[in-house]
Amino acid sequence: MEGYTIKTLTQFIIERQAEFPYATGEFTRLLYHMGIAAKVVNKKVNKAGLVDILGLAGDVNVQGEEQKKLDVFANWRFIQSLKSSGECCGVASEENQEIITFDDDLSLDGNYIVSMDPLDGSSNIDVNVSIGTIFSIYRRISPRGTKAVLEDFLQPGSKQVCAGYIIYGSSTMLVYTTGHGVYGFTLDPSIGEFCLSHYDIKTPEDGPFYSINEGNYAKMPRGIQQYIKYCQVEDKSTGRPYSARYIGSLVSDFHRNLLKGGVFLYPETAAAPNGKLRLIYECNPIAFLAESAGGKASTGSERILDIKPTSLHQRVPFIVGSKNMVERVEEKLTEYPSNGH
Ligand code: AHM
Ligand code: MG
Repeated sequence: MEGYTIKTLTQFIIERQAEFPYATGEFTRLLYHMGIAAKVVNKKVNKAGLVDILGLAGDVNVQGEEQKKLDVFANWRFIQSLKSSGECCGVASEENQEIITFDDDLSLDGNYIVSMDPLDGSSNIDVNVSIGTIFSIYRRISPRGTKAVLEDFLQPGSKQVCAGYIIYGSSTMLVYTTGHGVYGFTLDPSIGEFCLSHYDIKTPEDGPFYSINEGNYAKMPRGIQQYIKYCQVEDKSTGRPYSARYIGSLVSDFHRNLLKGGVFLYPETAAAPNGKLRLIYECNPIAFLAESAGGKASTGSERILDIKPTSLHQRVPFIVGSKNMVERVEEKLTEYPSNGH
């Protein structure tokens, strides 16, 4: 195509540096290092079927789930990359009970902390279904030059300076926002670079998909049950019945709905009174992306990004996606108050 130029992630973030008041390139370096780790993890994910990296690593993570080997690798790879960026003073990960602080002089002076789920949807690894890395970046609140502290990680999602995910799918993509638009980069394996492919993503206000684990139906709040029934009713004016689409891999389910329009729900259930997904490194980054694309994210009664976290691995009910669809779920929850399941 005449005039067509490839723009790599690195070129793009350098150009966008000006969005940051007093930008010094620190944040650019941090995101660049996330991109490097993503490429290495992508290689491993691609090779997973070929080498003995599948299967359990033996450890049990802080959620009481067995860790797969690739989870362990991805966790280590992202942590190392963030450490070597010199811009990050600490990391919180789904795979680690406590925060990790970097104590070398360069990192102590770093202005940012990162919370992440290094490989989400890991139960899908051995069946060749898309999985993802989710990340969230904040400015620290503790003084530079000192060790990062838990409070740095317990900031509400509205304070995020950047959030994104990498989806390891039929192609690998990195999608991120700094609150000024959502941008998607597809990894071109021939040059080993993430190249701008989705400029300023806007999610439709309504969509054709609802995504929920309906196996939990009997244990869901009444409002959610009513919403599912609503999705299934025929009404040509609203495009219903909606199609059910549920992969069981948050990044993949969200990515599809972001581009095509839809709503993803992981509500509280009788067995999991706060839902399953974790506020800090799953819900907040996805909520920031959703809002930056014109969508919404809610617990059903509260904006996700307004929640002040009280603990690192806190879970919250999560409803995210097209604005009108999330609002309709909220209406159903108000109309049919919970009966205590
Ligand atoms: P994980 O962090 O252990 O991989 O679990 C999170 C995943 C999400 O990707 C997905 O949305 C959800 O768990 C699916 O849960 P369920 O199998 O209960 O439907
Ligand atoms: Mg996860």
